[in-house]
Amino acid sequence: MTPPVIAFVGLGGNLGDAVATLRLAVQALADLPETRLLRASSLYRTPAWGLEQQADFINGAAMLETRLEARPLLEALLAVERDFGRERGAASRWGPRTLDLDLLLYGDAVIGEPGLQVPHPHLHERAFALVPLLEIAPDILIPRQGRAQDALSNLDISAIESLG
Ligand code: PH2
Ligand code: MG
Ligand code: MG
Repeated sequence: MTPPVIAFVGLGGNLGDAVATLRLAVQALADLPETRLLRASSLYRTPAWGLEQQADFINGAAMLETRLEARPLLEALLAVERDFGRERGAASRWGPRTLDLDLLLYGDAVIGEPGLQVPHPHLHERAFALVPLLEIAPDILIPRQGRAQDALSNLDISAIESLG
């Protein structure tokens, strides 16, 4: 059996009742096979990044201990997204979505495969992902980037609102 790995998942959504969706999604992460939910961040309202003409997002992060390897974990995350009505179309990159589950970190692994990039390639430039991540893992390192705290210090967090 593979040893357990600490993985971090970023949660986001801006269609429908995203707060309710993200709460249920955290529960779905806790229910994944071979996986324990160790920590879940509070939820935050964040301005849309990348494609700015859309509704604010709700974002959060979860810390998992899992025996799933990275690829099966990713597949499980995509299945949860689908369960919550996520539709993937050509036009949807960075666009509105009911639920987005991004594998941010998988232990200290560096993986670059089609569809599976760990650390998440945009993690160090996204305050909406770093703020909840740092809430639950203040000392976390991003492989090949350095301290998440240092990455966040270069970013604007003024419009990010904690929902408690
Ligand atoms: N996700 C995106 C694109 N932009 N902006 C915010 N604030 N939060 C997100 O989760 C988000 C985004 C694509 O996954
Ligand atoms: Mg995403
Ligand atoms: Mg995604």
